[in-house]
Amino acid sequence: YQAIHNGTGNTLYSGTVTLGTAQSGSSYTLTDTTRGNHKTYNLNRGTSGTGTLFSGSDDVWGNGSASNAETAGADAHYGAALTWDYYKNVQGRSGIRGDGVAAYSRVHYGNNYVNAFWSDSCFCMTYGDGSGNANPLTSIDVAAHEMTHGVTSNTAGLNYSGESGGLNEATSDIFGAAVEFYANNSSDVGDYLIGEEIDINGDGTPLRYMDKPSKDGASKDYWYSGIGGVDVHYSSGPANHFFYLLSEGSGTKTINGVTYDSPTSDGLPVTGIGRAKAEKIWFRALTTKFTSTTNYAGARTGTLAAAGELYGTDSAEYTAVQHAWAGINVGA
Ligand code: ASN
Ligand code: ZN
Ligand code: CA
Repeated sequence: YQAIHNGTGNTLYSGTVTLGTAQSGSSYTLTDTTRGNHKTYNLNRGTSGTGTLFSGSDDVWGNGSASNAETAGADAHYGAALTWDYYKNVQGRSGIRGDGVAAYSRVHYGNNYVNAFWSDSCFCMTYGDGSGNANPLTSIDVAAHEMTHGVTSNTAGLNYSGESGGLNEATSDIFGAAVEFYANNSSDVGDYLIGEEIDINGDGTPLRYMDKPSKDGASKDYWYSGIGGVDVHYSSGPANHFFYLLSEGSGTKTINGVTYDSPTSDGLPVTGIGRAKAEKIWFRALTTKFTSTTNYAGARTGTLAAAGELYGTDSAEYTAVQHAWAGINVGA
C-alpha cells in the first residue's frame, strides 16, 4: 500500500512547489498517485534502463540548485504534473494515450547531455543536465514539449520529417507554451519563447521564438514550397507563428514582461482570438483532423474544420484562422 502525499519540491526553475509523492514504510518516492502513477527516476549519468526511483525519508526534494541531484527530479516531476493537469483539465485528455496511465520521467541522462527527448518505445521522457552555459533541460516548456511528442504520436501520428515533421515540432512548442502559461508560476512565467531558461546560446536568448521564428537565425517565418526540406525544428516556424498570430494577433504586444512583434507575410493585420481558443482549435485538429501525412495546406483545412465545429463557420474565430494562415503564406 502506498499512501498519497504532497511533498515539497525545491526546483531549479519554478521555486518551491508541491509534488505528488507516495509513502511506503518510512520512505517517500517521486510517485504521483493522483496523476496516473507518474514516477521520476535518477539515471545518475547512465543512458539506459530506469536507474533508480527517487526516494528519501523527508519528502523534500532538491534544494533549488543543480548541484543537488534531487533538484532536476523535482523540476521534471513538476513539469509532468503540470502537463498532465493541462491535458486533463483544459483539453479533457487523461494522459498521453488518453487512458489514464502516466508515462515516466528520467533525469541526469548521460554526461553533459544538452537535450531532452520523448521515446515511444519506453513511453518515457528523458532529460540531460546541460553543459557549460546550458542549464539542465528540465524547464516547464521543455517538459511539456517532450510529453506532447507522446500525445502527437498517439493521435495524429505526424511523421517526423518534411512538412508533417515541422507540424509535429510546432505542436510540441504550442503546448509547451500553453502549459507554461497554464502553470502560472511566478518564477518561470508563461511566454511564447521556447527554452528561455536553458540559455543554450549563453547569451540569455531562447531556443525558439513563436512571434517571429526567424529571430533564432534558422527558423522560417512563412511557408514556402520546399520548406519540407529543412530541419523539423526550423520548418516548425510558420506553424508556431500561425499559433502566435491566431492567439495574440500581429504587431507589437507585451505579455508578462516580454515584448513581441509579429509580422505577416502579406503585411495585412491579424486580430487574435486569445490563446485559450487557439489551443482548443489546434488540439481538436491534432486529435480529430490531422493524420501522419498532414502538410501545411492540410493543417489549414484541419484547423478551419475544427474552428467551424467549435465556433461556427460564420464566427470571428473561423475568420481569424483564415487570416492567421494567410499571414504565414498558407492560402486557400
Ligand atoms: N529535444 C528534441 C525535440 O524534442 C529532441 C529531438 O530532436 N527529437 O525535438
Ligand atoms: Zn521536439
Ligand atoms: Ca517558455
